[in-house]
Amino acid sequence: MSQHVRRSPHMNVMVEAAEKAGRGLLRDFGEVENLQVSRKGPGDFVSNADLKAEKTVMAVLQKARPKFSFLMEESGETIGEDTANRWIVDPLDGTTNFLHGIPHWAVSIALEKDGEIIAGVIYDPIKDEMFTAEKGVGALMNNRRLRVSGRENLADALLAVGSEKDPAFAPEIVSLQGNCSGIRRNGSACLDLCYVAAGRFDAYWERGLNAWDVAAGALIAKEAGAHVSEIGGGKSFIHGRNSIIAANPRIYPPLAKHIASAAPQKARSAS
Ligand code: 2AM
Ligand code: CA
Repeated sequence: MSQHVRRSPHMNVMVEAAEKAGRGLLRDFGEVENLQVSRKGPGDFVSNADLKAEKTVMAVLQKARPKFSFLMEESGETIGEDTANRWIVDPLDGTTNFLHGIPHWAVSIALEKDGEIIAGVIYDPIKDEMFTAEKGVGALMNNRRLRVSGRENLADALLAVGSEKDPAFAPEIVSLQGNCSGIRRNGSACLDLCYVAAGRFDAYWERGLNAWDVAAGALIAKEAGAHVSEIGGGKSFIHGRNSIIAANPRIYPPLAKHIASAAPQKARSAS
């Protein structure tokens, strides 16, 4: 079901930047496979691809909105004349996948206005899936409206989890074993959030991420009807390396209970 939804001028600029950077990354991704066999591996090549993508995004956004500020994964903060409007950019989310030739990574761009995320774009060039959302207007994938899943029971839910390096990871997995339909670890936080928005995953959670990992995805998930919060319910899930949980509203309560009871005390206070 394709629907005509009017995009704001900001959104057009964000989509253009994500597409242009995505096309460059796609070309570079083709080279990564060849580099796997070299002793040094594709590490430096991928770092360079990441930097190039960030420059591409910045150039497109800056040309269209010369005064806006930036917060970007590679180059950090750039204070513009306009400090109320800020682009939050992850040029390549899922870097480890990219490095290993796994086709699951994306470009993520959010627009923050007066401290609030008002628009988000996430582009997966491999699958040609463009996820977008504007605050209060809803979320789309390639112009199709997105809606979270309607699953009601945790037992039927497909869950996406974050880093296995987190001390809470193992106890949470153990607690959920046999109590859900399956658990995935796909390696791109922004796409995990988009997949919750699209009803592919019923829930996702992770700790210790940065604003550029989640800013666009959290809005896309929210606008598709997901309940999004910090683990424990707080609202500060964008800035300050906090935790994030996004779930369909029916799966959120039983999942939050599992996570709270599974996390060891130390891991909970450290998160
Ligand atoms: P990245 O690919 O841009 O680094 C994987 O669990 C997710 O966590 C990815 O979205 C990844 O983003 C993010 N992440 C943030 N910090 C990370 C780190 N130090 N190591 C690996 N992944 C990290
Ligand atoms: Ca990232």
